[in-house]
Amino acid sequence: MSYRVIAPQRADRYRVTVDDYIHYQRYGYLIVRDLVPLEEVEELKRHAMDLLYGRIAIPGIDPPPPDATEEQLLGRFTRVHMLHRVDPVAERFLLHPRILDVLEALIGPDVLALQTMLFFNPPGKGGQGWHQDAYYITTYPDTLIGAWLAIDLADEENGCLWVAPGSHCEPIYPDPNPERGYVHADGAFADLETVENVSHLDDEINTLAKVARKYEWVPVVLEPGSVVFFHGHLLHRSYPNRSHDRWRRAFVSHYCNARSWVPWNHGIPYEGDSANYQHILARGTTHLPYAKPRFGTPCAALEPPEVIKKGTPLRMMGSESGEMQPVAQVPSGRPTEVRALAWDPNDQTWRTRKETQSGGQRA
Ligand SMILES: O=C(O)CCC(=O)C(=O)O
Repeated sequence: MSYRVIAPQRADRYRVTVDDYIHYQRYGYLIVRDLVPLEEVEELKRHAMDLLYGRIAIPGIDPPPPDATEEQLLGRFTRVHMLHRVDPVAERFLLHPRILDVLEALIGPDVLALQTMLFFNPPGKGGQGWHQDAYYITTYPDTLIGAWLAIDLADEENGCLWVAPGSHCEPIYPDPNPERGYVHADGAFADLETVENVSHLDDEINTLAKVARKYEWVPVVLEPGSVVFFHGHLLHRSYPNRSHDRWRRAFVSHYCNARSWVPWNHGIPYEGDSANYQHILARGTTHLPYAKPRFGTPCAALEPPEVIKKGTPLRMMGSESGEMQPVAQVPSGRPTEVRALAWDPNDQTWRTRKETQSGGQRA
């Protein structure tokens, strides 16, 4: 049986090029410029500031005191996690169709939306040391990917993301505490060292920095509306915002293939041994449980795509009957001649093509 997911057709659908795909596979990240229209990014920025100033009430976020100063308001939080579970705007950006278009090509066709983080990073704030996201968000098989949407221009001065291209080929370096779990089978590697203080800004304390030093480090400078997609194993980091007056706001979401098993719910308890049922099916289908979006953002969980589960899949070397064709090494004038054999159902034996053509006489 073949499996073909017909993605929803839209006039503004983003199509990934083969070179984009190769870049992602080779270096572990892909920058897609101008992916989200600027007016939508402006709306997200206004919404983020309304949250910070307490102009909108969001379940789980305490309102600011009525007499809070401007400084107190702006310093309320540097980032907010899992906003999409309580806020329709965050859900809309988690399931943004053009972001999903890229994910469908990179890790799909079946995509599960797991997590959101809204970063504010005003001057003097923010920054996260070297880490690999699949150290924190575990999926089996491991198919994690992040999508980092710039709300402001992000550059070296205000604390853009930095990546170590090619480091996504590294395994996930585990924590010394086995209670924290492994991404790979316990004991599968002969020489996989544990790492300490992952995400710490100081490279002398964060021992994953030693692995990062094996690679070149590249700043990911992004204009508002551009998105960098990055592999769950890619070593990456950011520095605090060193500018005097420029914020570095960003909306970051994580996804995996919807057929991965996900024992992760941002530290929030869940029932059973996997939290898949808590995460939203964004594209494609899955045999595993999934959630519907709480605020009705269109996605595969609400509008299942057309899936064709019939047809004749291509065979890799099988004969017409579906059996595998053995090959024979035949002594000849040349050093060794390799010939494909075909099954003769009358004689119940394998013959070379030449024998078949000459009526079954062995060559
Ligand atoms: O944006 C940042 O400062 C850090 C983001 C990051 O490292 C991540 O999303 O994994």
